[in-house]
Amino acid sequence: MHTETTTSKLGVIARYQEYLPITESTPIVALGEGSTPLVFCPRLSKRVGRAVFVKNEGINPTGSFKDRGMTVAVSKAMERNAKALICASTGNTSASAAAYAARAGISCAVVLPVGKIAIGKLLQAFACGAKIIALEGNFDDALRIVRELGEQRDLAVVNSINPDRIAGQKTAAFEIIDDLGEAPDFHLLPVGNAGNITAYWAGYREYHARGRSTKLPAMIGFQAAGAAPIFYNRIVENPETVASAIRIGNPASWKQARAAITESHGAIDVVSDEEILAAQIWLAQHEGIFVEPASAASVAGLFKCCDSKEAAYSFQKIPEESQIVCTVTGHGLKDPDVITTQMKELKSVPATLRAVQRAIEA
Ligand code: AN7
Repeated sequence: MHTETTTSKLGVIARYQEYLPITESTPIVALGEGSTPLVFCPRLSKRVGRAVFVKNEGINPTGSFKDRGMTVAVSKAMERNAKALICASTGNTSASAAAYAARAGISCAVVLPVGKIAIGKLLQAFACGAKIIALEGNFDDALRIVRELGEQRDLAVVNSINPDRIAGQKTAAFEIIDDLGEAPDFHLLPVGNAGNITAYWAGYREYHARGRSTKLPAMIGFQAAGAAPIFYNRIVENPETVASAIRIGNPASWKQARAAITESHGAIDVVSDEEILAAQIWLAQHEGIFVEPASAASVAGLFKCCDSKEAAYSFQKIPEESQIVCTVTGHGLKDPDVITTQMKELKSVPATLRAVQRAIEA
């Protein structure tokens, strides 16, 4: 029996087992997640005058960073003999939970705000056989109900309130240090439920404590302006943003995110929907990295830090030799709606050399 998922690439449990809550008796449920590209971005670096790397988490089995935590959470749920998985989600957690549940051979229910899930993510959950519950409410309502259901025996909640999720997700920070040979000076990422910023900070601290890096990055999180409870320091009752993945008004890891920002001497800031969509297109057209809108919040935030004196963390006072890592959290194909509306209607051309040539030159 093979214990690893693929013969060519280790998943995060196989790669970082000593740092994870995995024992001899944990049945490992994995799909070859992690080991995602840390891409040096020359045009992005030129635009901001600092070396910028993009950690492309869209290159995970279900196309988002959630898989790192899900492999650990589902493996531990199987060890505890859970009979079913459940999660609330803005989309990516449900896509990931559905896939790992299928892999484990266990049932999975996903509670989703109706009409607010990007089509690609919904399709992923459906294709993998999850029970989809379309909730007449937002993500915060969904998580409240799932928390209550989680009190029932045999039902494993695989949201990031489950510490196994955070443990798995911290491996992204390990990979960055393994690739760079050192921690970066700044780490920028989108913030929704705030599990990921919590996980990265835990990972950076853990590697630092083990002597794998000599410094710690400043953690800089970005929320969408219409869904920015941490930035405004109050619950947002009706969060709104085009970046549906981070349409969250009452983040579960609010306190931990605050601690990460304070301890790392980082910051939390907001980016507008316009800035998010502009950054999404810019990154695709200048670096060939196509991410979903929520993921582009980190790049939109980078531009804000470099271009605006009003930014919570203005890079204008930051040394030019600084290294910056931006995490992009999910693949662009998951959420095609906005991009589709930007595409002009395609006009067909006759199947002749001349017609095609003329169309290319037009
Ligand atoms: C692409 O799937 O909350 O701050 O239910 O899908 O750790 O919540 C997704 C969040 C960023 C925010 N980027 O991360 C869910 C969910 C993408 C995301 C976030 C999410 P957290």
